[in-house]
Amino acid sequence: MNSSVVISGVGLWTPAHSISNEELVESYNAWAEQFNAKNSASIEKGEVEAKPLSSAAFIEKASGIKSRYIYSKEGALDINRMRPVLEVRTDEQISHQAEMAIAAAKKALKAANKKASDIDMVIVSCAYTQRSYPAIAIEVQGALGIEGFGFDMLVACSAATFGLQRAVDAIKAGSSKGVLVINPELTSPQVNYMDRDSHFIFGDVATAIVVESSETCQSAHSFDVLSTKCITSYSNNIRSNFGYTTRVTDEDPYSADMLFHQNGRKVFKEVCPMAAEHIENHLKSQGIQVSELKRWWLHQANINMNLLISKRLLGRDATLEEAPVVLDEYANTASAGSIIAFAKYHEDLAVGDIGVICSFGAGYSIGSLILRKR
Ligand code: CO8
Repeated sequence: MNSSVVISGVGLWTPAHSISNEELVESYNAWAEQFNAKNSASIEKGEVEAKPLSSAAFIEKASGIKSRYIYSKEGALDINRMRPVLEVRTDEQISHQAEMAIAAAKKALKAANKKASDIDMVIVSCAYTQRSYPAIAIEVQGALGIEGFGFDMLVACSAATFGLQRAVDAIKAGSSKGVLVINPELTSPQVNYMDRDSHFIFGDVATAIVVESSETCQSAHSFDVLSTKCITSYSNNIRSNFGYTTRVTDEDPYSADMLFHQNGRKVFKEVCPMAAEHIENHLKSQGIQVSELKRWWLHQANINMNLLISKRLLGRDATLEEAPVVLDEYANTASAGSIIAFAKYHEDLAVGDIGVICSFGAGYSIGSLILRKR
């Protein structure tokens, strides 16, 4: 029998703290009113723009987001701070991001019925890493007692799917026997909680997936990876400019330009057709009809984006069973969104059912995997 590459386990770690739209808006509005009062003279002269107020109803209607999880809630809603507080850890302590990654990885290993000795490659793939080196992946590898190697990769919202493609190719090539792809999405340090247009978008979470050969798979719920496809196309519409050169360019590390910012309207308009075409072409290349898809584990940025993409391909709205939504509870968790959807909604599928994981976001970057339940 020919072997295949399989996803044999998925893990989801959710932070203990969450922030509702109402809490977030109350804090932002209090900060905006304080700013406007402090700057009333300059605002009147037209030298400074008044900060507009935010609205929980707008957020839910425009995005589908009702709340988001946050790794550290302390400070995030304090109008004299407007960013979370993370305790400083020494070099001897586990880093924040590795801690999140390890929690998700342990769950994925358990679901796949695997031990550390079954894994020989660790990819930490996400939108940001908290330092350049040593790689978070190597810290995780060491903490879990995995022999082999690990590395970090950054592909914004498509980090998980791009990392999974690396893993699938490594198993196919025979260069690895088992790969952990982990997405510790600690987005909150780069969210601009003083920007009405984006303060509501992101949440923190960690996901992990085990990829291995069908020959070694011992999992109750596993999926053949039928195909993977990744594309990128350069765009300035989503940017985060903070980087290691900020120190020497003497720019303000707290300025809005350093943090996440986007032209959300343009992103919506440009990325939806790209993602729909990407999924259509990917399925076509494998001789699979859109109507054959039992599940769409889509990137979770905006409910209206997902409805548009699935409607374009299906000719009708996808049901919640077909395209599950997690962003109401988790918000946009960068690359982890489609993997959270997969983690929560895969056990009910029947043998032979086909589904697609698809991510889309900054870069632009789009990645997809076509899966078949075993
Ligand atoms: N409350 C009240 N009103 C608001 C608010 C608010 N919070 N925000 C905006 N408005 C106002 C606007 O000012 C505007 O007013 P006017 O009409 O007077 O100009 C009106 O509401 C409509 O605003 P928009 O046109 O901006 O609203 P949209 O309907 O387009 O919705 C969205 C905004 C939700 C942002 C939408 O455009 C969207 O979801 N776009 C796609 C976004 C997306 O997918 N981005 C991907 C980002 S993720 C990624 O790839 C990066 C990974 C890194 C992650 C880590 C981050 C820290």
